[in-house]
Amino acid sequence: MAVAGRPNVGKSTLVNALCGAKVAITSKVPNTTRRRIFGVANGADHQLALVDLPGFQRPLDPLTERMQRTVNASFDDVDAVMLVVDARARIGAGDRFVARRVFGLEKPVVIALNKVDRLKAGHIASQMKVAATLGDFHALHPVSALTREGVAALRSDLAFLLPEGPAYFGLEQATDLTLEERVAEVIREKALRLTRDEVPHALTVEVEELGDRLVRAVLYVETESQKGILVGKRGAMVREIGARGRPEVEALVGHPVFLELQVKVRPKWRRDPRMLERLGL
Ligand SMILES: Nc1nc2c(ncn2[C@@H]2O[C@H](COP(=O)(O)OP(=O)(O)O)[C@@H](O)[C@H]2O)c(=O)[nH]1
Ligand SMILES: [Mg+2]
Repeated sequence: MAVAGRPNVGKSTLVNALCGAKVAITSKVPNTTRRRIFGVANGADHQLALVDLPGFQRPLDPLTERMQRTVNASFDDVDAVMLVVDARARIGAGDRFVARRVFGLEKPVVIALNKVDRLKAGHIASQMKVAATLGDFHALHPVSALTREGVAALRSDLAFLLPEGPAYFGLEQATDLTLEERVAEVIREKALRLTRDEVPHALTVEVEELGDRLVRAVLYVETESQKGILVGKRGAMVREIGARGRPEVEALVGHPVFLELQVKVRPKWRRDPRMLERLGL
């Protein structure tokens, strides 16, 4: 099951809500999701494997080009697609662009009209009417990934579309990411939420050591000035990232850790194929 939609409509948040676990990081920054991530939702008699994808976009550099290639390839081997649209925004050209691709696959499509929390019933109804014109859908669900409103109904509809078959993932497994990758993503999320402008896009995180007591990660950016922002005054920013990240990192590894963060400059990593390979892109 692939998850499609414009950047920022809440795809990753919805995948987390459907899986009941945080498998994908989220932020207000478009293109937060860089690689394909499987979120796994296990039901009594089914397993829903959701592929959270980077949003559709015009490739700008080797990073976004690889992201786009992943998106295209991922659509080939899915049974159905969940198309996410944002109820708080105007449903427009960007959504129609994605919808054309999605409906062109000739696989069942479930539309999730996300972010209906705190919206008036009349507004939701008119947005549902517009969303319904996107294509010949199997089902249309108003949901809120944030409050989980409508998520259970959506999940059962998605499960209904699954073919009979063996489970691909272990029943305990929530995602296909390794523990190192999940830890790196948590740290990246905290950094994204504390910075703006070009810093989020220039940032990547690698976990270099994952021990019983010590977790050591490097935050890579592309320029000295970005490094300065991430380090902050006398290290205040990187300390704050660590303070916000540590509880989640500890929850992931299952015990208390010392989280050591370093900030390094690696010029043009977004254009370096070896670096992109290492990041699983
Ligand atoms: N109010 C509201 N905000 C949401 C909801 N789902 C996601 N968001 C917010 O929308 C932004 C983008 O979410 P994200 O999942 O990263 O979007 P993606 O780019 O489609 O993966 C984040 O700031 C989320 O907190 C929702 O149901 N209601
Ligand atoms: Mg995302």
